[in-house]
Amino acid sequence: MATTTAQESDTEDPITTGAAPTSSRVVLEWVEQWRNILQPDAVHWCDGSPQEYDQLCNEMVAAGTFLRINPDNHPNSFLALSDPRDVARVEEQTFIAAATREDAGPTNNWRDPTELKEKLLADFSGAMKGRTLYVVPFCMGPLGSHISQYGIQLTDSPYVVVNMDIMTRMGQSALKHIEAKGQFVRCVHSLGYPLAAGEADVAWPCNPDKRCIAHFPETREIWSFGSGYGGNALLGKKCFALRIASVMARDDGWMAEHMLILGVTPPNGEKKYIAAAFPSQCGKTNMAMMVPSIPGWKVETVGDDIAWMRFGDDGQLYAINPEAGFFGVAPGTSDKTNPNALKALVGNCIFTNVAHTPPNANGFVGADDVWWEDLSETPPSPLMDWHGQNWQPDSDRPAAHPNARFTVPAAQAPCIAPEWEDPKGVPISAIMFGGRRADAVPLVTEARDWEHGVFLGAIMSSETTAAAAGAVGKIRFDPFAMLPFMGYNVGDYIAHWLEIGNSTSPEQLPKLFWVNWFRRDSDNHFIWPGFGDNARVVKWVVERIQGTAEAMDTPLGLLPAPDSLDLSGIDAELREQIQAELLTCDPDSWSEEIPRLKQHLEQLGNRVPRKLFDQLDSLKRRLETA
Ligand code: GTP
Ligand code: SPV
Ligand code: MN
Repeated sequence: MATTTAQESDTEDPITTGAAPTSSRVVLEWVEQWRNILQPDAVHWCDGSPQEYDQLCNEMVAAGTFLRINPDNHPNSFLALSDPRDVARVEEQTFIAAATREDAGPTNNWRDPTELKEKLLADFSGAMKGRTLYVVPFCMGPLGSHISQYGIQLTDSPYVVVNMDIMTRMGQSALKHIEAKGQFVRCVHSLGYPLAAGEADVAWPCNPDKRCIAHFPETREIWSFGSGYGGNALLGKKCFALRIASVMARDDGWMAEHMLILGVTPPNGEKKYIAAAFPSQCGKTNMAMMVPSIPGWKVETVGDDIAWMRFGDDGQLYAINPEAGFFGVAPGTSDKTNPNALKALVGNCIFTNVAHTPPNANGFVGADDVWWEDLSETPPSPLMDWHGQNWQPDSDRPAAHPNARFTVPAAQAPCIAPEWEDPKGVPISAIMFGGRRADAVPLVTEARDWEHGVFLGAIMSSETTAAAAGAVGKIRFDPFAMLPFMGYNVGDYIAHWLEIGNSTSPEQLPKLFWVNWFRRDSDNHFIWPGFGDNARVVKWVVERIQGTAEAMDTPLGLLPAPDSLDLSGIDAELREQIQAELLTCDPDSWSEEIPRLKQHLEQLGNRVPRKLFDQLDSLKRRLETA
């Protein structure tokens, strides 16, 4: 990763066809095959050097894709404003092209792989005319870790290259590992916006009408067309590290999950590691970086989005973060909510679709600084919104897009755990499942055992967010926070979770918990203070692992016994409300939920293990006798 501040200069050579830095026949033949299809003007093999990063950024500044941010505030940092039609993941245009529809399952968009490839090959044909084809070798996970996996992404987007540089271990060292293994996930990406001779480019090329994010799980391939944004285009992330990796994990006895990983050190010094699965924009980055509100407790970040977990020889489940950077939601990030994220943004950042203050009077060219909702109470003035248009506080639209993001190297976060790149991973003691639910779901519930926890993960639901195109605030079932990210049949996925539970002794399995930070009162305000106060829940979880906190049995599971959740320092009235509303199970309203839960499990198809229906029956019985 580049850490230097390069100044714009036109004396550097433009990047053109570099000689291939590999003698690996499989790699060379694959790249050559695609070069013939894509027909780029040039091929550039990415080495991952700081010089390469700086040069690409400078070229994007010259092309108008990037604006350099005031280096006094954010050295070596840039702002990109996307095409307004290309702002988030597109679940409707995301496909799992497994051999059969049944293998993809009822929650995925399925296409016949042969037909989809045929259609996409037509789209890819000549798609890079007038552009450079970048060959991006990358590693997901610490280089050389037995849990890590390798890929090569072909792309015509320099924006994607520099983001992949931050988000993965990218370049020559990854290529060396790929050569040694002879194996890699093949990722092909094009913006779908070829340039005719002499045609001027646009700042954010894309092809929204032909967008298609295709996964071929059997052959471990990803073909992505038409989008340059986030999970649609940074193929190491959701496409590889979740959809393809979940299939690899099923086949090979491990887990690829949509989870943060944090390390927590209690006052007694016995560090534990917790993973937590929350859907997109439901608090993973914030939780991973939290500053505990309770004295004596320390939280450190191992990962903020994805966890790969494998059993060690000792029978414990170990997790790595396959990523090397954070692609975090900007709006809402503030000194109050997530000071560690702001500190991580010292420099070397890419900001996408945030607002910016226009050039200042003393001649600095480019945007001076970035802004998003809640960064400060009063927005700076004047301010340009994410469309690049003048914005006023009384405007009827947000200044930053709700899915505006920062990309930043993980190592820059002051809260990063020293062991975050340990190739053997960190041992996981607890896993949380959580969604955005305004009602019903308590603040924290401990599962009775693994099977019950798998049931709770399977019946999770959450309000939709701006991370994906479509309606926001609509409740949907989102099993394990993986609804848009499972690379195979959801029934088989749940069966895999049950199998994991049989792979070691019960005492060595992580304890499973269900959490919800998002309950609202009758005025629609969040009841639970959240953020650093979520450490109170972490404390209870750690004390449950250590066997020192009391729980009370309810039909839903084990809730904190009165006074066992540390609410010290919270004012008395709120404490009472928390105790009465967030730490109780209402059997009547949950009994009403049972038919919906049953219908949900049925809709997941006939591969859902019977045990899940048994769990539902047990819940029903417990509710009836409560
Ligand atoms: P992705 O990167 O899309 O996967 O999202 P994420 O799960 O990392 O969510 P993130 O931490 O970025 O939070 C998303 C939004 O939820 C932000 O606007 C946060 O401010 C808000 N949020 C996070 N944690 C809490 C919390 O504990 N309480 C409340 N009320 N809001 C929260
Ligand atoms: C998410 O949507 O869960 C994200 C953003 O983390 S993206 O990388 O676009 O998938
Ligand atoms: Mn996040």
